[in-house]
Amino acid sequence: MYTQALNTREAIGPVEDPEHEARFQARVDGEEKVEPNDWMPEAYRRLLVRQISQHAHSEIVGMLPEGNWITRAPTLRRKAALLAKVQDEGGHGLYLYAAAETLDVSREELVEQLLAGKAKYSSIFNYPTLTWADIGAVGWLVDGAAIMNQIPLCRCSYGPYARAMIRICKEESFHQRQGYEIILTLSRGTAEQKAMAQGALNRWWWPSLMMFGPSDKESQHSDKSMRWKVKRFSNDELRQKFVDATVPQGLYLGLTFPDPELRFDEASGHWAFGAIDFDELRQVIAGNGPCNHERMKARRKAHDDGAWVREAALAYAEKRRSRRDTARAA
Ligand code: FAQ
Repeated sequence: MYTQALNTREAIGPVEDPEHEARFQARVDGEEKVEPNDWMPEAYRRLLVRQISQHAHSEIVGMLPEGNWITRAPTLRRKAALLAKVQDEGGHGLYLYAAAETLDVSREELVEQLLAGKAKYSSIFNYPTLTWADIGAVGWLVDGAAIMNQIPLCRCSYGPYARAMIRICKEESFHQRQGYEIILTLSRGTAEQKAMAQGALNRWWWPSLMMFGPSDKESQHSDKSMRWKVKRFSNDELRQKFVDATVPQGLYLGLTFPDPELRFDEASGHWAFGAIDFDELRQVIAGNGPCNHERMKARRKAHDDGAWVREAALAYAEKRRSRRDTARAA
């Protein structure tokens, strides 16, 4: 929807220019949205393409761990909800690729980078979903963490990204609730079901905290991103907000968190938590997580299997265009 009548980078003018940059920063500081045909620093454009495309890839790869359970959902109601959720994630990927395309990069190029193993996607989707309770944990914790990170992105300075995030966040909040409801049901079930919920929390807690990225000290892009109001909160700030919101939800369920250092700190009013294993995060991002290989293999197969659909859609569009041209000429 955004890809028609956009200026190319050449048409917009010089990419580095102190005068333009000062005016651009003033607009951003004044909370004006930046739109696709506006002048923008090249580094701002690159930062957005990097983040939006990684985000889009995450949504698409993120369909796999849950898609794995569609045929094994315990009831028809659960199956219908999970099917809708996984479909929503695919839709989120498409809105985000469309937003990235407004920045003079094509979706084909971005998908190619993912399939070639050159593009990042969220570390969290390289962990396996071992039991049905993991589907609850993904909704409660992974979508919960995603929302915490994405609500501020609805106010991001770049218009198309901010607008895509508004719709995405509405759907993610439904996803979080369906996940929490699965965990709630299991926690109130038999001893075996409660143990399954506890096992899922044990497995997904630390990887969910890693979703927020490296610590603020290690984060490479935060300074620029905050200055340009793409990010509104730092990685550590959002991680703390997530812990503060989620720990009471887990305690309400009668579950325990796999962190002996977790305690409420009266002085700060926040939940203090133990050290995150950032080496594990680095390893997963580098391609050495438990499921990286499997995820990329599944994506490549899906892309190859879908080639005929893309070809058919293009042939149909071409046929419609030529019929329309013939009718106009008559
Ligand atoms: N995994 O300097 P920073 C979802 C990379 S959607 C992998 O701090 P930044 C919905 C980072 O890209 C989940 N890589 O970077 C769903 C950078 O690498 P680069 C995705 C990570 O951008 C639910 C380097 O480390 N959400 O879950 C990770 O300022 C259920 C240095 O990091 C988004 O993408 C990581 N966890 O902050 C779907 C939200 N963390 O590019 C299905 C938008 C960091 O230099 C089922 N993105 N890296 O090679 C963001 O908010 C930011 O990009 C951060 C990272 C916060 C992720």
